[in-house]
Amino acid sequence: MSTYAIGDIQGCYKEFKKLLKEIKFNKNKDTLWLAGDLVNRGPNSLDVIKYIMDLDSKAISVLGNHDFYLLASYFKAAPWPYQKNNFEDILSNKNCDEIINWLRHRKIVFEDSKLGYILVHAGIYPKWGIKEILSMASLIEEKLRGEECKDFIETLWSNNPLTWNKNLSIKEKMVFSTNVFTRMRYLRKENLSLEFETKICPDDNKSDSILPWYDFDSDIYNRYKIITGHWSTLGFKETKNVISIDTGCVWKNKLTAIKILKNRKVVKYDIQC
Ligand SMILES: [Mn+2]
Repeated sequence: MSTYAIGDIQGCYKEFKKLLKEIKFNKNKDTLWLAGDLVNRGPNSLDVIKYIMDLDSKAISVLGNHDFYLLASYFKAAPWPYQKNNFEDILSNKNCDEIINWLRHRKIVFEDSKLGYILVHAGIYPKWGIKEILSMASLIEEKLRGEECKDFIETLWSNNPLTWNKNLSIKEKMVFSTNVFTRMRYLRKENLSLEFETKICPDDNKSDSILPWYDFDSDIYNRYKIITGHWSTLGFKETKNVISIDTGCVWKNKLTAIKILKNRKVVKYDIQC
């Protein structure tokens, strides 16, 4: 009975299956955590999502920005540029409605308080406490499952607001939070605002005005170890409080899994893509 986490698969079904074989994943006993971006760019989004749907409660998947592109495409949500994607295999499948319905019931943030982990696609804002995180996540999850799903997704095509404050409207708070959970990489030092332009690895970053989100002081980063995907140029990185596991499978780099042990220790596995 082991728990594994896998980063951004992005439709790379062949590589996903190869990695499951490598870790000897037993779907009757083991649990799989998926850090989001199951679909898009790679060739077999449908096969990836069907396999994970079949795992049922043995898989816990949080939504990534590419999963949102799929929802936006399904609903033809404006002004998302949904035409440029690569998941036609899902949209043209006879079970598309069922797949989208399943996707709309995935989490944005998964907390395992017993093991002391948070699973989220991009990251957690340094100023938030666990109550704020879980209440924002459940508001977003509720919107995705409800009748206003399309309207809600249309509001998400926005970089604003860039900074958090308690006086934002609930709509603004949901846009900001979704951007934190699914798109964030860097924050500006001066006011902790989101900076979306820079995507390079922090080792190559020359700007003094920004830092990776996980480098800011935060109570929440001390309380939990946070597992994320999303940042392929960062690659595998483990600190005391963060494990980044998107190792660029879709860019022909690696697909990575970690086995979650007690005391916040992990074992890393990867395959060449
Ligand atoms: Mn992503």
